[in-house]
Amino acid sequence: MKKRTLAAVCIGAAACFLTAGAQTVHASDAGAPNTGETVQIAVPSVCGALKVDGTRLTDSSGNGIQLKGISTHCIGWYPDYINEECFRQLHEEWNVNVVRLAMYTAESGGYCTDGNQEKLKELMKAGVSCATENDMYVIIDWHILSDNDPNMYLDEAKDFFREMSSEFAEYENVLYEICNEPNGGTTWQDIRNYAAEIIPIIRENAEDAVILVGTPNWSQYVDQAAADPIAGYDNLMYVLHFYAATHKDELRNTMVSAIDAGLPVFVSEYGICDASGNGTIDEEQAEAWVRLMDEHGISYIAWNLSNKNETSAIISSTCTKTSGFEESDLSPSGQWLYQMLTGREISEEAREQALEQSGQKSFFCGDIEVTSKVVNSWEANGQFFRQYDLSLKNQSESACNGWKIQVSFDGGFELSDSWNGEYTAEGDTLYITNKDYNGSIPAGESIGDVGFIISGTKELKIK
Ligand code: IDC
Repeated sequence: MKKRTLAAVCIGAAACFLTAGAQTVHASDAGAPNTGETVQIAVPSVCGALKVDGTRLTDSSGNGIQLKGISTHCIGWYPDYINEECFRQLHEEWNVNVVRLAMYTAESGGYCTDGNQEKLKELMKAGVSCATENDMYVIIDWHILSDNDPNMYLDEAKDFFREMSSEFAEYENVLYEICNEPNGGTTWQDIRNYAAEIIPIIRENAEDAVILVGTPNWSQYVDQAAADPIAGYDNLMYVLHFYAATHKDELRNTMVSAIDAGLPVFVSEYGICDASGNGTIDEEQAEAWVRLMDEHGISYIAWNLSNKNETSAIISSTCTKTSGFEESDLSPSGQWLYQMLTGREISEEAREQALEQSGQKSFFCGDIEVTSKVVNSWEANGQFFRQYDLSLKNQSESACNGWKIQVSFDGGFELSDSWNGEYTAEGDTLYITNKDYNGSIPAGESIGDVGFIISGTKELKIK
């Protein structure tokens, strides 16, 4: 890739915890994978308005660039992270060059249900302003989810995008994501019909802004978009989302085939845990995704900027700060993201602390490495209930055909529910063996979604 003169160099002077001396270089030729200590990031003040050229996102002069950043959670639920200092830290210390602002449409508090539309729009505008002030790109995300089909709230979507694109018509750093994740029975044709209504409205104001179009099946079927892309408009990209502990080779192959077929793909949301946004982390799969996306110059945005008690949240659930984060304030997902974006290491101590706080634990049963996580806990009739999620990784050199693990607790318990295994409780220990459909694990691979609920007279911990 052609090297250009670097227009701006910034060394994170106000770093809170990032003292490793790595350099952030703001460059307009920043599509290459990060190597070593110098991290190139593409910023609006240098790269200007984005364009789409073939399958690539480019700067205003046509150099391939990558956006890497973070998505908010539902802005109505976690509004406090939309603040100048938080965004500044993400940019200066984490090398984030894009923030995605998620406007939930149908969930409780959503824009099209019982949310306060004026307040939500103000939050969206505040988010754009914080990103702009900090020289970042920003995505206005119409976050459909339980509404399945974006046509469900078509009128609201039209008004929303008319207002947003008019407000930000002159902004070179604003991108529009018109439907987060169509799902249920929504077809690519339904999405095309919706896009045919929304794109012209945005184009009336923002003639060239990049528009991201979601794809069927929670933005996974990019192959369907590749077979029949939307014609007649420049600067469109098609959205793929993945959650690394759920989506592996198969979805990666779908992505590569779509790119090979000429489709410009944008990963506007991903998690390194499972598709529920919770459960255990699969770093190996996450790294395979990152390598592939870097290889193809694809942009990617992590879910989510919040301290919700779920694996995908990047802030630890015990941390109530909304800016000035230190490494011990991050969840395991947050620490992974920080390391991936900056190439700097998190201390072992902070890492252990984050695991402990997130209710995660890893241990071995023979060659099987078990990672457990408490995904839910509650109290009823004087009993403490805990729901555990397990993933099992075969760390041996050969495939295993049938597994048996044991989990010991710090007290007696009752097993109240369980799935994807055969369970026997004896004293303080739970013995679990495979079902016929999940017994074989190839060498080095994992299976997930083994889980159970136990109750006892205290909050039981794995010993
Ligand atoms: C999840 C949130 C969770 C929330 C749920 C429903 O992490 O706290 O309760 O939405 O509103 C997506 C969606 C994204 C999901 C995420 C994890 O785009 O909204 O967030 N996910 O389930 N697609 C695949 C996974």
